[in-house]
Amino acid sequence: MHFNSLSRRHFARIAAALGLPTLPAEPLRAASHRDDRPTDRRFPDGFIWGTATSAFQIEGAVSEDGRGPSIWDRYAHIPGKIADGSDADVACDHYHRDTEDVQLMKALGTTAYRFSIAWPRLFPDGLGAPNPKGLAFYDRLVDELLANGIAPFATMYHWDLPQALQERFGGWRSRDTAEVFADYVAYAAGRLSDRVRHIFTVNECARLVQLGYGLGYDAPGLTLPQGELNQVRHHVALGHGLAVQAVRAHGRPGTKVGPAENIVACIPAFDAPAHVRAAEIATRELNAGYLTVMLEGNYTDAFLASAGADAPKYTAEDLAIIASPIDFLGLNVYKPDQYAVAADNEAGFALAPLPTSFPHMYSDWLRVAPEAMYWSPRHAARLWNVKSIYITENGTSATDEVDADGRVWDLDRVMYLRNYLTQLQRATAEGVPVQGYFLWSLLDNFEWQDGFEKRYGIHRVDFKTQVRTPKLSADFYRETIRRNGVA
Ligand code: IFM
Repeated sequence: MHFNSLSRRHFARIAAALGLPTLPAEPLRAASHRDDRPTDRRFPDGFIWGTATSAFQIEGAVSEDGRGPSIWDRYAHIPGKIADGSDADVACDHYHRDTEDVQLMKALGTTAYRFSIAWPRLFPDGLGAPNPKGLAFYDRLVDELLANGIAPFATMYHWDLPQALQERFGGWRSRDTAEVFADYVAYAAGRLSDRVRHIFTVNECARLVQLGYGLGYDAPGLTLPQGELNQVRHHVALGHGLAVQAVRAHGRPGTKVGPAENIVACIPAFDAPAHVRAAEIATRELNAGYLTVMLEGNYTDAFLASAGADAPKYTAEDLAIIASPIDFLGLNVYKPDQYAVAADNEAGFALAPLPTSFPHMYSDWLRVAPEAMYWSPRHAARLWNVKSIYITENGTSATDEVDADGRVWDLDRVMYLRNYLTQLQRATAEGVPVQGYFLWSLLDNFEWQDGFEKRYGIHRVDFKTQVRTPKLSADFYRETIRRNGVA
């Protein structure tokens, strides 16, 4: 028997004995008295509220309408790679349920949706002739979003590299992949930017390089030596820059473009000027391979010195491409990566070791420190004079037990979101230019090597029936959006 149905029944018996109210089976609505309560926790007018997903994690339909295989299709089918032995052949079946999923967004009151385009749907072999049926899916999705008052924000690369490019070029080991990436982006921007006015280039360069090519946990599952890994890192950054240029050259004038990066979040041990400065310096150095080079046009001296003979090979022209001007910075913020303290050393900072007792959410890696949501955009704005920031992902996994009525009381997710959003509101109230927030994720979905065991959605997906059910966190998010302030 499920723990939660047991505890719920137990609670119901005690509640009845004490004359207490029991849990409602229906989604909670905000009590009206809250509406009048003064609050200083409002976000700026016009703040954009959205949800985020990625193609491979939700679409399914992997062989339909001419889609080619991606490295993740191949990888997920290698026995032992995915924790629960699953694959994403069907996932959330979003390819066939997109209109239903847009209605979920509408019911939340979101005004934007961040999705990714599957490169192998548009170019089954990664290059060459485009596949019109693949584009047609995104055409339909974009039109459906707009018809429901939801602005589409499209990510061009969320890790589903066409398998053909892995075989032909060795994936991002070759700069050829960066160049054909730009061709694909040029095509997608040319066809969609009359309606898609915001484009993200690459999602989480840092993770795709480190886990895919360094640690071998993600597709393509390689464990390259440091020198080769640094070259991959450089090609991915170059791919970002070439993609920015492709959007400028082929998108409608005014199309906005930027990266969506999982910034290495460096937090001051506590809020004292010397530690804050140390955390800023640490942010610049620990993000040297992506954000710093994208925004400064140079690898830092410390990055190059520590890489030594393993430093990437590059030209001055490469650096200029990587640093092509962007319109906004997308930051994926989940956890604190490092705590910085002031230090009297050449670097200007030291990193405090994280105690093993530091709290985390259901996923072990997801250490919980809401202030990451305050410091990350603030550091970015101050270090690089960034004028427009979107939080492109934030959310958490949870056990998500289902009660006897089919409801999920994901109070841990609500706790996490409430605290992170409170810190985001603090940042906006201080003038940090964050213009929108995309919650990860709209739906439970295929969580890469964790398969379906780690759920991140604010809507539960029953993967047998494909029924979607709002969790308590969906109610929380709807209320937060309604009041434009943390609920
Ligand atoms: O599911 C992933 C997403 O694809 C990239 N950012 C982190 C999420 C949670 O692990």
